[in-house]
Amino acid sequence: SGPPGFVALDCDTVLDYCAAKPEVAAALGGAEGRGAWSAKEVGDGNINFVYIVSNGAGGAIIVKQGLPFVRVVGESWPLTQERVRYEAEALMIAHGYCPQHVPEVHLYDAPMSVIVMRYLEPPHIILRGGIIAGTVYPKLAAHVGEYLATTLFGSSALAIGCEALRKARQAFGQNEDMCALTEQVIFTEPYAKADNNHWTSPQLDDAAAALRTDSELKSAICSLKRRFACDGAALLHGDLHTGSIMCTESTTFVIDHEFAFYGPLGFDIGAFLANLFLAYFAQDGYEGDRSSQREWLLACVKETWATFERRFVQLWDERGVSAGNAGLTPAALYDAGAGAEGDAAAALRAHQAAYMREVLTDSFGYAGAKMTRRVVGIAHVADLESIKDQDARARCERRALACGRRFMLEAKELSIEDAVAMAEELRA
Ligand code: ADP
Ligand code: SR1
Ligand code: MG
Ligand code: MG
Ligand code: MG
Repeated sequence: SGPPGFVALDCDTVLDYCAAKPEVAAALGGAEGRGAWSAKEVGDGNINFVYIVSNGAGGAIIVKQGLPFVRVVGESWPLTQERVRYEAEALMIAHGYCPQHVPEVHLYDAPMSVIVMRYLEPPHIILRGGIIAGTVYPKLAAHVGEYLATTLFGSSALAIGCEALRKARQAFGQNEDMCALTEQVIFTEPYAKADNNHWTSPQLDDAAAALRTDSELKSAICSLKRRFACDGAALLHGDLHTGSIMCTESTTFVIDHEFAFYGPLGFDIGAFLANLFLAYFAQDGYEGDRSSQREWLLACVKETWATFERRFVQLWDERGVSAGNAGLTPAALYDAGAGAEGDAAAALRAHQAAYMREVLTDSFGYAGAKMTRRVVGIAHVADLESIKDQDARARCERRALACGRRFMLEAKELSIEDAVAMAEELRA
């Protein structure tokens, strides 16, 4: 099945495919070299198929294809291939805002549900794998903070105004099926009986059951879900976990934008922070002394937020106070030179502080939701799953659940330092 013109590729046919597409063949040095090309399928995500096509002379590209179902589940869970269009568009938009942290797209082929993009060559690896192996990435927080600030600010009404935001949202579309998937597996199933749910059993049976009767938490997750569904403030990545980032010690790239949609800023920030905290709690299940990596993970939480906040406000100061009524912070209110009355600069500072507080609160809420779903929902994380001793794994997971719950319930009161201290206390 699939749309007209769709054929699922394999390691042989992907070579013919690349040779037949001039822009792809060019990226591989020309179709005349086809005899030396080879392909390898490397998809280790939950949803799609990913081929590295090498030209035998040191060059390579990535061919990512979406089939009409969820890879890890199989044909019993159909999934729209429209997701590939959303991914291609979001990748290109994000590359425009932040070229140093998003790979370039060479081709989007709608009938084939294919994206061809830059190959992030070794030593780039998936961040989650690097963290599990014990690597520390000194530039990660600065890079992810920059990615978050530039993509979230750039696509928001602060940068482009309310009219342009409405048009951009309409042009991009809703990514309905992927949002519905998130609404199911993040915001609903972990707090209900669902066949997809699973956890380390019997160790966590009580904790999983407690989620289904926790009325405070149900209220918190439904509020988070409401904002996810109703707040279209900026174009988000939509699935920004540590498996969606490839890095070396000096470079960082964000990939896999297929869940992109216009939503609340904190959803992306929270996803990244959640995965740092999950990695932190997993550390006690590993052998050897991981204390310096634990410290780095928490420092990374703080530095990511600090970088994001500083850069976002800097962009706002440079570009956010705009002429006309469509500006989200119009000059008529915030620019004394344009006629704003009172202390316009102080008024802007106060509004920026309130705005950032709201984003931080959302980030904690979504971080908590994402930590919870990774312990009891359909899709877990290798950080925890790779802990073979079930009792040790359950101890780590129980702490992650406790931390996630407190993030969701106490989000409004927490500073970033409080959140880090909370994680440290729960581990002690
Ligand atoms: P999914 O949507 O199924 O999660 P991903 O986009 O996350 O797929 O890709 C799956 C895997 O393919 C990644 O974990 C990574 O190993 C590899 N991969 C994807 N894109 C690239 C790229 N641009 N360069 C190198 N490897 C990549
Ligand atoms: C079927 S759920 C698959 C999960 O993997 C993706 O990366 C998203 O996180 C999604 O929730
Ligand atoms: Mg992925
Ligand atoms: Mg994906
Ligand atoms: Mg599991």
